[in-house]
Parts: sequence; C-alpha cells; structure tokens
Amino acid sequence: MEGGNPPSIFSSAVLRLIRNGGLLCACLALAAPARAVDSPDFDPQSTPAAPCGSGTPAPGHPLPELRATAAGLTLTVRQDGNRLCYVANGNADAPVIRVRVGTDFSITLNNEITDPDAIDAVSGPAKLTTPNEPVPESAGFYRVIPGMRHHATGATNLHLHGFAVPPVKPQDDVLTVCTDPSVGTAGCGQRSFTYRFHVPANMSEGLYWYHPHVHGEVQAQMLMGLSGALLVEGPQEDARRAAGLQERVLIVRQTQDLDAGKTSAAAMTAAPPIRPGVSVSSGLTPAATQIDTAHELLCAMNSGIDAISLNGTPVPVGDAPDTALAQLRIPASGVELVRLLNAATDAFLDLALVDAAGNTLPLEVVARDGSPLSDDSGAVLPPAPTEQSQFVPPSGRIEFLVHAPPAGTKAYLVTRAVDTGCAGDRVPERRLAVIESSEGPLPLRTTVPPTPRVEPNLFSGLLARPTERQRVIAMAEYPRPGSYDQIDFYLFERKAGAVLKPYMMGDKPAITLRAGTTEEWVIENWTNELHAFHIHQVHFRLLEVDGQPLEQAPLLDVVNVPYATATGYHSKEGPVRPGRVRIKLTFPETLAGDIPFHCHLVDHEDNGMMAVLRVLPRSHLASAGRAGFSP
Ligand SMILES: [Cu+2]
Repeated sequence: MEGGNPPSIFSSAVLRLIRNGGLLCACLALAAPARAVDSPDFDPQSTPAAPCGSGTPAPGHPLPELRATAAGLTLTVRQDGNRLCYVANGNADAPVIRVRVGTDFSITLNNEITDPDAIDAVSGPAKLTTPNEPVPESAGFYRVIPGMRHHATGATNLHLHGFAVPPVKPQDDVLTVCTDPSVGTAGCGQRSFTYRFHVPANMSEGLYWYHPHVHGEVQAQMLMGLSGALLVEGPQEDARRAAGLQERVLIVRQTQDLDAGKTSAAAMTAAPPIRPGVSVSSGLTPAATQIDTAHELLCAMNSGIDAISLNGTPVPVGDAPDTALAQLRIPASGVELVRLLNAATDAFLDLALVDAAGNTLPLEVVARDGSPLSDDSGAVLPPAPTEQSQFVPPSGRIEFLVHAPPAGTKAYLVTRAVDTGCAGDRVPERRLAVIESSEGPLPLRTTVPPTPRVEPNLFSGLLARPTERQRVIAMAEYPRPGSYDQIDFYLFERKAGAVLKPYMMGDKPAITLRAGTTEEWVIENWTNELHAFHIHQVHFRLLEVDGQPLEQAPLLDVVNVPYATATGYHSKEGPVRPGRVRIKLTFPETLAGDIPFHCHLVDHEDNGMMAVLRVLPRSHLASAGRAGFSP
C-alpha cells in the first residue's frame, strides 16, 4: 500500500504560516530561542566530588544532544547519594540521543553505581527477611516473591521504549541482559555491556526514550534520575529542519513517590477479598489465586502530592511566579514543535494550553508515542487543532505545535488535575511553561521545502488485517496473602481456569504465538486506580475506550486503562465493572522473541504487574527456546 504524497505534519505547519502571514518564515531555526538562565551554581559536569553534577538548571533549559552512530556512544551510570545519572562525555545531564532510520548505532552502558542500599532506601521500607532466589537462567536477576520486595542489587540495563527492534541481545533484551554496580559481586557477570541496534528503515520517526528495566528496581532507579529522550529522525525531520521549524524537547520526571513501598501506611477502606485456597495464616507463601471479580475495589488513603520535574527543574504546585516555569519564547507569528516525554514513574499528565485568564487555547497534536498521527496506510494526517486536554500516561510522548501568542500576552502550558481513582495518587493541576513571543526582525525564507514522501511504516495496514484471535488481559491488585496491609499486582490473560500470580523474573511466557499473528486484546482494569498498559517492541492501534470506538484509532505503545466502577462506587459491594480498552496489534517476524508487557506505573510493574509474550519466528517453530532467537 502506497502512502502517496500526503501532507507532512511539518510542511502543513509551514503552509499555514504562508497562509496566515504572507511571508514564510524559516527563521525559527535561525533565530535562537531565548536561553533560560541557569542558576549560577548549576554545573552538569560529572566529577569525583559531584558525580551527577551540581546545582539546578534554569526551568526548561535546553538538554545536551548526541548523535548515536555505529561507532557508538557511552552512557555511564553514576551515583551521588540518592541520585543516579546517565553521564555522556562527562556531562551528567542525560543526553537527547538522535538516531537515523535505517542505520546502526551502539550504546555502551557502564554501571558505576556505588551504593545499592541507597537505591533500596528509595524503593521502600518493606524488606526481604529471607534472601531472594537467584534465577538460574538469568544471571543477576532475582525473583520478586509475593509478600516480599526485591532487595535492590544496583544492577541496571537499558530499555529503548517504543523501539521496534527485537528483544534479543545485543538489542532490546531486558530479560537477560544487565550490568553490575562497581561494588560487590558480579551477578550479571559484567559491569559494562555494549548494545548494538539497527533502526528499521520503516520505523516511525519521533520521540522515544531510554530507561533502566531491571525488574524489581525500575521505579527506584527512575525516581533517582535514570531516563532520557531518544529521537528517531528521517525524511520528516529533514523537512522540519528545512522548513526551519524550531523544536524543544521537554522531559517530565518524577523525583518522589510518597507511597513507594509504603503500602502498609495506606488505609484500605474495603475488606480483602476471599481467596479460595489461600489461608490467611499462610504467611509469605507465594500462592496462586483465582481472580475475584465480585470484590475487587480497594481504596487507599493518600498522603500527599508527588514531586515532578521538567528538564531537571522542580515543577511547582499551585501559584508560582513565571520565573519558576520553563520559558518558551517563540518569534512573533512563529510556531514551535514541542516534543514532550512523560518519564514519571506514576504521575499522569493532562496537557492544555491556556491564556493568562485561564481560557483554553487550541493545541495541535502531530504525534504520539513516536508515531506521527497517521491513517492505516501510514499516510500522515494533518494536525487538528483541539481545545481538549491531552492525556499522557506515564511513559507516553506527545508532540504538538505551539503558536506564539500575540505580542504582550502570555500563554501557559499546564497539566490539569487528574482523577486517578480512589486508590490512585493525587495529581493536581500544575503550570509547566510560560509561552511568550519574542521581538525583533525575522530572517526571511522564500522557498518551501518539498513534502517528503511518506512510506508505509512497520505497522501500516494493521487495521486492515484480519483479527486471528481475541484475548482478555486483566490488571488486578490484591492484598498480599498473610500481609493484608500490602498489595501485590497482577497482569494475566483472563480465561477459564486462569491462575494468577505476580510476575517473577524467569517466569515462562504467559502467551506464545507465531510471528505474523494479528490479535485484538481487551485490557481490563479490575482496580480502583488507573494503570498504563505498555508492550515492548510493537505499537498497537487503540480501537475503543470503555466501549466507545475512537474516530482515528491512534498508533500507540502505552494506553491508560480506566479504573473500575461498581454499584456503590468506592465500595466493596459488587457487581464490579472493569475499565476497558480494546487494542489491535500484530507481531512482525523481525521482532520475534520474548516481549514483555506491563503496567508503566513502574512500582506496579516491579511488584508483579508484568508478563511476557513469546513470538516464535515462523522459521524456528521447532525451537521454542530463547537460544533459537538469534537474529
Ligand atoms: Cu498499574
């Protein structure tokens, strides 16, 4: 299927500039945006005295950038007390890594973590009383036993979120590849690992990201600072540059999770479900249990509001002076592309543009989760201005155009308060950035860049493919057997006779299928809080939310799953109606291997809300083992 010559998101922005302003301005790349002023003590240089640099950058400060090639770049994980950082070329500000479609690149990850106990302190107070069992088939990993928490080892690895590369080393294998800290024994067998990736020529251009994925300590390592943006570039990006459209990368991180590992402090307002076959006095025995669909609604008392940051600067809550916000100064009549990553561990965003009086302004979304808005053929759709706020779950990305406000006025990028359910965290409204137009003469440009040809991407034609199988995947939380003030998390295929238990490293795949298969999954949320369903390697089309079909089924790699409701909301009384989304997905032969899927509220993932899907290459049906997946 050919995409023809549909409008490019970038050229359409340029065309609108022509229509609106008469003069096409390519000035945006040339007119340097006003630089935010870093505080005098900000120094991102990694030194022995300050391994993660020092001071606080100016709000929204530009992030360092690196181009990754086959020659490779090195990311060194360093630690300064309760901070972790990715250091590249001596700079402890995690770089925005740029890669090109159709090329190879490599990243060497060095683990110089010095104090795993500090990671453990962040992951929460509930500690193991007996050692975790090593997982024989995955050196360096430990089982997360129900009723216990993983004791941080300081092992780390690298996941390229959203990347359509195989889950096979030396590419995106998070299940067997890890590196050890610079202290202690080498459980992973290595303190450094060189990943070698090939970016498929038909992968979508856009914003992706990288973060650690050692099951059991993902949340702690991300809260401590480990995440960074990754931009995949190709003809679309070339057109953007040629048009002079200025861009800005914004990363929201979470720096604190008040209930991390502190579930015991939460007051449950509903009684624990009755679990057939599980004795209350059974202590910490890992027990399988059946889903209890009649009594699944727990609420939790919430303690406070978690802290988030934007490009490394704390985001204030409530009224804050403009100087505390990221400064976006856009040349008058100009437009800027904002590429925003929600790298928070569990904070949701609901983005809107407003004027100084709080009136909503239109926002033009051009891409989500690294995929330009496109139809099923892969043809890019023009941005549609909307005043509807834009929900971005943890790990999600959104790219949108912001127009300079009229001279002398201001606009604000805000994230609205989010109702995460009575068991979820409090997410208040916050201002992220103030937007103003900058003055001065603008350079002129007289030619329009050619519209790039948009080729079908890896997931083009997904909607047209026949669905071969439907599955129901359920998300659930239960009080821990024998320890009812703590919660375990579950993600499993709901079917007759289903048995569920929290995911443990080394668990066999929950689902096995053949490459090329196309399926529809209904993902159910049987809890009273939002969850963010994410699957590695593939993007899916979101077809329905709570039974409502979506007009343009977006291509995503993470989706919010609405919380459950029941007669007598916030009650243990049933019947429970789970929140539901329906997605359609396919598994290309080139991505065969063991593909994790999990909740991207990473505390949930760390505590069991994860599973693995094995995609068997059609040519290797006889060998179902991992060893058979060499690319
Ligand atoms: Cu979750």
